[in-house]
This record gives sequence, C-alpha cells and structure tokens, in this order.
Amino acid sequence: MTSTVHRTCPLCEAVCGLTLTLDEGGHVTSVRGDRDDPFSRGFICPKGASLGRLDEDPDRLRKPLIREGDLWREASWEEAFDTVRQALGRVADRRGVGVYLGNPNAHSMAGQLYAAPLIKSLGTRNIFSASTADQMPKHVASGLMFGHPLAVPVPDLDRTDYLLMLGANPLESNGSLCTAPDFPGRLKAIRARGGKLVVVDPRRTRTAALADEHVFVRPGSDAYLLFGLVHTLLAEDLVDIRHEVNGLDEVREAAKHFPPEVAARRTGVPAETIVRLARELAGARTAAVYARIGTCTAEFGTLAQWLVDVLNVLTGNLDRPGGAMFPKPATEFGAGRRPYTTGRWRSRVRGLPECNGELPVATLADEIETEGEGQIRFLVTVAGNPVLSAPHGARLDRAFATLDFMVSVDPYLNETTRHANVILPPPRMLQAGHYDFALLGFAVRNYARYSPPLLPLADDRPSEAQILARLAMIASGLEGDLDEFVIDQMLRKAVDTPGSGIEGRDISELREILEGETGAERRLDLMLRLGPYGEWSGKGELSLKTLLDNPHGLDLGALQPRLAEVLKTASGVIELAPPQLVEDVQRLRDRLEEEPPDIVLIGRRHLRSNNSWLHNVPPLVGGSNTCTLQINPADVARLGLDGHAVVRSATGEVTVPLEPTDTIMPGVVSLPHGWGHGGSSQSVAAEHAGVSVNILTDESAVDVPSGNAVFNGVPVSILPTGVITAH
Ligand SMILES: Nc1nc2c(c(=O)[nH]1)N[C@H]1C(S)=C(S)[C@@H](COP(=O)(O)OP(=O)(O)OC[C@H]3O[C@@H](n4cnc5c(=O)[nH]c(N)nc54)[C@H](O)[C@@H]3O)O[C@H]1N2
Ligand SMILES: Nc1nc2c(c(=O)[nH]1)N[C@H]1C(S)=C(S)[C@@H](COP(=O)(O)OP(=O)(O)OC[C@H]3O[C@@H](n4cnc5c(=O)[nH]c(N)nc54)[C@H](O)[C@@H]3O)O[C@H]1N2
Ligand code: SF4
Ligand SMILES: [Mo]
Repeated sequence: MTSTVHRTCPLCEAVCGLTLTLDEGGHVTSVRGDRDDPFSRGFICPKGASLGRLDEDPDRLRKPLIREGDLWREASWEEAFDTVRQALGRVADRRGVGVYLGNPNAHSMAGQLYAAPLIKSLGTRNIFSASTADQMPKHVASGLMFGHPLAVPVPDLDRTDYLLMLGANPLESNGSLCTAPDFPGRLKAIRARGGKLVVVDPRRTRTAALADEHVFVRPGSDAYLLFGLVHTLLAEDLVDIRHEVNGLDEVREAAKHFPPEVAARRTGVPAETIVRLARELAGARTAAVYARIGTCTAEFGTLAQWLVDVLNVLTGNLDRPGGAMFPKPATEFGAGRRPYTTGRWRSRVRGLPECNGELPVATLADEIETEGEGQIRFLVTVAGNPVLSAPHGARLDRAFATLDFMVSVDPYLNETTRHANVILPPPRMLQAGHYDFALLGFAVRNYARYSPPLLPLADDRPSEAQILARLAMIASGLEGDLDEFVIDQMLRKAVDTPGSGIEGRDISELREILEGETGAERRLDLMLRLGPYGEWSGKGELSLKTLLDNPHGLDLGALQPRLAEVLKTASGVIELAPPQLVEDVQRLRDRLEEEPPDIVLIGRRHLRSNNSWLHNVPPLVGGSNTCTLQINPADVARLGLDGHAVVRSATGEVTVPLEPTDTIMPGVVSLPHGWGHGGSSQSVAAEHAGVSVNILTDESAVDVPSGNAVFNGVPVSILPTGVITAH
C-alpha cells in the first residue's frame, strides 16, 4: 500500500507545496509539485524533486555522536545530553559561550520556535548567525526607515509593471526575501502582460537572459548606481511621494554627490542608462526596486538596501499594488522595540555593533581566538556550516579546533561539526511538522500552510524541537515544559492587552482550547489564533484546525496597502534619511577617490546546490553544478591562463578549474560558495569536493552599519598554475 501525502518543501524560500508518494515502509517513491497548492500551483525544482533522496541519505546521522580525540562513537541520547550538561556545568562564566545559527533555522519550526529560548537560557550575547553573511543590511535599513527589522517590503511581482532587480538570480535561487514559488514563471508573466524587467548583475545570468534588459555593473558598486537614480529623480523633479516622510532634504543633500556621471565612473553603467532607468522607474504605471544577495553581501550593503526603498518611496511605489508592499503573514511579527537601533552593545575584540541582538559572524574567529574575559570557549552550532559559509571560514576551521567544548545540532558530520564534541542529529525531515514562520512574512501573496509530520518518530528519538528544548532546559537549569511556559507568557500578555480579542479572558480556559499533538503545534495554534486572521484577534477564524483542514494551503489574498500597521518608527512616519546611514555616505564618497582593484571576485548559486549541504545527493551534483571559476575570455588571454588558475586574496589562495565565459564582465571572476568538502561523513560530496571560496573572502572587511560579511567585490589576483611566487 502506498500513500499520497502533502507537505511544504523545506529547502528554499519558495515554500513550494509538494505531493509525495510513500511506500509501506515510509520511503518516498515519488515527489511532484502539489497542483492544489494555491500559491505554488504545482511548481517544483530539482531540489524539491530530490527531497526523498535527501531525507533518506544513508550518510545522515541516526544517533548522537560523541568524539573522543579523533574517534567518533555513537551514543544514546541520554549520554549525549549528559555530556553537554556536564560540559556546560564546567563553564564558570556564560560570557564565554557562543552560539551560531545557520540558514536552515529559517526554514524549520524548531529553529523558529526554540532557538530564541535556547539563546535566552544560555545567557550570552555572543550570538552569531548566517544573517550577517546574508540579509542583515536589509533588516538594519528596514529597522531604521520603518522602525522594525522585519518590516521588509517585497516587490508585488504579480501586479507590477516594472521590476528593477539588482544582485538577485531567482532562476537559480528561486528567490530570497521575496517568497514566490515559481519565481521564473512570475517574472515571465510581467513581460507577458506588457511590463518590463531590468536585471543589474556583473554576470548575464539566466534571470538576466530572461529580462528585457540586462545591465552589467561592477561588483560592490550598486549604492553608486542607486544614488545615481535617486539623483536623477530629484534633479528632474520626477518625485511622487505618497506618504509622510522625514529626511527628504537630507536625501537630496546626500544624492548631490552622485550625479549619473559620477555613478557611471564607478559602476561602469553609462550615465545615459542611469538617467533612462530613473525616468522609466518614475514613468511606469507601477514599479518596484528589489535587490538581494549580490548587493547585501557587499561593502556598502546597508546603503544599497536603504536606497532601494528610498527609490520605492520617491517613485510613489511603496505600499501600493504593483509596487513594493508589506505582506501580512498569519503569524505577524510583534511590536518590536522603539526606537529601532543597532549597537546596543559591541563585540569584544573589534567593537562591531550588535544588530537585532546578534554580532557579525565576520568576527566569530576573533572572539574565539582572542584571550580575555568573555573569550568564547564553548560553542553551540545549530544547522550551520560556517567553516564553508562564513567569511574566511578557513580561519574558523582552525579556531573551532581550539575550543574547550562544542555541541552541534546537525544531521551530518561535516566540515564544521567535525570539531564538535557532541553531534545531535535531528530526525528525518518528513518526521517534522512544517510551518514557515519566517518566510511567509516575505511572501508576494498572503498565504498559510501547515504540514504535520508525515511519519512518526521512533520511541527514543527526539524531534529537533525537542532537542533544542532540551538544550534550553539544560542551559537554564529549570525543570518543566518549555512550550507550556511560552504559551502561558503569550496568553498572559494577550489577555492583559486592551482591545485584544481575548482581553480579560481566563488563561486556563484558553489553554484548554488550544489544539496540537506537540508543543510546537500548540504554539503554532496560539500564534495563528492571535495573528491578524486569527480566531482570537477578533478579525478572523484562523487556527491550527483551519490549516489542517486545508492541507494544500490557504490563499489569504493579494497584498494590501498596510503601511500604517507596520510602521513602528518613533516619529510615526517613514524615516527617509536615518542618521546612521547618512553618516555612512561619507565612506561611499571616500571610496570614490580610490583606484578600484584590477580583478574582483563575486559569488553565484546553482539551481541544484543549496549553500553547502546538498552536494551529497547524487542527482544534485555534477553536470553544470561544479565549482569552477567563471572568467571572461579577455582576462584568460590577458593573464595568460589555461585550464586551471590560482586565485589569491588577502586571506588565502585556491587552485581552481577555469570556466571562460563572456557572460561575466571583464575584471570580474565568480566562484560559487558551499564547496570544499572534506573531513565529513558525506561520501558523495567528498567525491565532488571543489574548493571553498571562503578561503578567499576576508573577514576583516564588513559593511559598516550592519557588520555584514563582504562576499562580492573581493580583490583577488589570478595567476597561472605552475608559477611559483613568494607569499
Ligand atoms: N562566499 C559566499 N559565502 C556565503 C554566501 C555567498 O553568497 N557567498 N551566502 C551566504 C548565505 S546567504 C548564507 S544563508 C550562508 C549559509 O550559511 P550556513 O547556514 O552556515 O551554511 P549552510 O551551508 O546552509 O549549512 C547548513 C547546515 O545545516 C545542516 N542542516 C540542514 N538541515 C538541517 C535541519 O533541518 N536541522 C539542523 N539542525 N541542521 C540542518 C546542514 O547539514 C549544514 O551543516 O552562507 C553564506 N556564505
Ligand atoms: N539553488 C539554490 N537556491 C538558493 C540557495 C542556494 O545556495 N542554491 N541559497 C539560498 C539562500 S541562503 C539565499 S540568501 C538566496 C539568495 O538568492 P539570490 O539573491 O537570488 O542569490 P544568487 O543566486 O546568488 O544571486 C545573486 C546575484 O548577484 C550577482 N552579484 C554579485 N555581486 C554583485 C554586485 O556587486 N552587484 C550586483 N548587482 N549583483 C551582484 C551574482 O552574479 C548573482 O547572479 O538563495 C537561496 N536559494
Ligand atoms: S523551489 Fe525551493 S521550495 Fe520549491 S521545490 Fe525547489 S527547493 Fe523546494
Ligand atoms: Mo542566505
């Protein structure tokens, strides 16, 4: 007997609905796109199609591992947790504890519901995550402009007439900070309805090839280009501001330094193109500017993210259909703190500012290696592989080896977790429930879908939620049920809040009403009920049951204007020119005076990779998914290269096969990240090892306001192999 089941794909931000066939033994025999999902409508990509292979990868750990010297042995869950408890007991000062949270936490209920209590129980400010190797510039820009780091406007893809997209390649990535299953189809639809798509990228990507226009831009220079656009809008009086804003004069003043001719010099985009794009943006019936990883993980990441929304405001496109809009997720983010600010504390060694309660991963190695009070000696990693993913990961590889103790929650023994003393593996993906707390907050349609666990857990095996809850309880030294504690706190707050749909009601009665098989489900039920469509908000009827009754997901409608609801600035209006950002403009001006490097390195993604961890699935590696250096043929000739080359940066060097292609600008080379496999339990990945680009990226370079890593625009030199040079 086979069974057909449905669940959300947990692998990327597109949240596609999947239809799986399972055999009697619970093995996946087929995976298709779920045609009845109102959001993804049957879309699937090769990663989703391989979910069964990934889920049953024989190299996934089935039991906890304990390391003794260089030897690993399987252990019982009790022994594994006890080992952690004892090691934490030996930590005299919790300031010496560090935490690193990796990207899959954004996709799992465990990460979304239990990482925060774990951090709280550990009682340390040494919190690091993949966010500072990714989107922190957007959070900082949104926090300062709109008052909440999660108030991130997304392009209204399905209705816009004009999309200006920078540093994103959704035909490979399927989109980011813009949850849109079948992103490629949605882009094609813009053109089909007579709209225009412009892609700005140092490479002519598959996304660029699909666009009406592709604009080559020099890496790291997007902030100049965006300022050139702002300058033109203001100079030509093309501004149509539809909201109350502070700081227009300051924006005008700052933009004065970047007329199109100046922007052209640095970006390589002709001044006429900049002027034309500004006019097109202003002239389009509706338009949206959207910029992603290519512009975030860059030297001026926060300035670029800020200017994106300055443009959306100036052109009258913020918060209107077809423009850049704020989603209304079923589990809405909370009030946030007022006013939003960064730098409430600073990192011990480099003095880098805290953002959203965390410190830049670019300084994690400093905090481990530098002696003194608060030196990290005990590290917890959850779903992260910073040895391959963090800037200068090679240094972290060495630093992790010096720790007193490390515990990793991860299904694999890999480049990072090999340094752990204890590895706690979560069970199969199909044994976990799935709700996209984070990603639905960036969705281009309001939508909700819950997938309950499809397979039961074996008796002694904890879910990932239980693993993290257990670690949190060990760290807090408290006894009891973490979920019920959280539920109690949330209910107390809601019944005390005037005007809440359950003001003044009896807490124990409400607890009785909550449904769910697990603590995680009960918490989801509560969040849905209290959320903007929820039964207990007085505005709707949504609860866990509604979602269980709609296994293909629930369409909650097109995005609606809602700026007033999301705006949390102290002034109550949009802050168009936050002082921290205006201050950073000087850095942008200073850089204008410097000679740009001859060759710079950028990254890229391949449809069948997912950061560092899908290279162990045979159908996903090989073919065009390889770790090669894309380089323009003119540079190959100029530098006298052939076959392979040595790429050298300030932090290290690697030897890589060349992939000459005129799709990349001269003076720019590209290596994908997540390669460089070794020392891991992943046997297939080991055969396709590649090299880690993060041997070359420099942790000393950060985007100043956010502390975000700089992966794009890294100065490098390229040398023929066989040439021996002094180091
Ligand atoms: N040079 C360069 N570096 C980059 C980037 C780049 O563009 N260029 N991109 C950056 C970006 S955007 C990101 S998000 C980061 C990602 O940085 P990380 O999150 O540190 O790296 P990943 O490769 O995503 O590692 C995910 C880890 O989680 C494990 N894992 C997978 N599923 C689960 C699960 O369900 N539970 C648990 N507990 N573990 C799980 C995997 O085995 C793997 O060890 O990399 C960054 N690094
Ligand atoms: N298949 C696949 N999908 C993924 C991932 C994956 O590893 N593989 N990772 C997921 C994660 S964690 C994330 S954060 C998202 C990221 O999603 P995207 O932001 O779409 O990421 P990329 O596909 O790397 O596209 C970034 C583009 O920026 C360009 N670029 C580089 N430097 C610059 C620059 O200075 N300026 C401009 N304008 N462009 C530049 C690159 O050439 C590249 O085409 O993807 C997610 N989805
Ligand atoms: S696009 Fe993303 S969510 Fe959709 S099937 Fe592929 S990996 Fe899964
Ligand atoms: Mo990411």
